Amino acid sequence: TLRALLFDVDGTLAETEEAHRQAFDETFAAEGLDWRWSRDDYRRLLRTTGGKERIRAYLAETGAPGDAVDVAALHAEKTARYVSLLERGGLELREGVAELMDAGRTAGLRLAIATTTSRPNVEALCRCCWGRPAEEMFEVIAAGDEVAAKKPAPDVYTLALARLGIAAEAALALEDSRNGVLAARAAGLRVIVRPSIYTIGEDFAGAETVASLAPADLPRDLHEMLSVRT
Ligand code: XBP
Ligand code: MG
Repeated sequence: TLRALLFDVDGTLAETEEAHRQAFDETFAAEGLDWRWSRDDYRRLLRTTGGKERIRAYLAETGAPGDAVDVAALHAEKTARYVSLLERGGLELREGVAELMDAGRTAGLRLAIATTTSRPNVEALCRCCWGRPAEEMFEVIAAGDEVAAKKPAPDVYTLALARLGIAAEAALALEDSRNGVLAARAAGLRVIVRPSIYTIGEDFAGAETVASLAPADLPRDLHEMLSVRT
């Protein structure tokens, strides 16, 4: 039986990637780097999950040596800028997310996060979208800065399951990207995908459904659980 819903953050809870892109660009400008990431650049660069990893991938593209910049310092500044962008508001939950979480809670499902993004970004998103700390919204949070390998590796899902103390069969992942589907599947989870602005058109092979979060689009067992109990 299903016991938990595991949510990805970026692209799934909210369309966060334009705020990430802006935080990267503000950081590069403030540090005197003439790097600017267009939407097309960012779509390509997003295939590398994780901000530090993405900066390194970009360095490799430009042919600059890997130690041309202090990646950790740049990324720390990017995180601070992202958090402050969200503090100024303007980011909303994607349609259906709040309803699914409410219905899941009512049906007795446990809610957790399995994300590549850094923990401070999860906190900032919860404060921006709910005005509440993250631990009030999600029982368990597993973030990218806590694991050795980011998505598409299974680590962050495996960590979330371990913290919940449940087996993969008892959980369902909600994702927006191919990397997310691969991570969840590698950890043994079923996955529902709702594509986001940057992931539309990706190959979601392995996902159980590719749809909205509308009740009729949910897998039958989840739909039944939610409609019986609510
Ligand atoms: C999202 C990401 C993240 C964010 C930035 O992937 O790849 O890197 O863009 O986060 P997913 P950090 O939604 O599949 O988890 O800069 O904190 O790494
Ligand atoms: Mg995502």
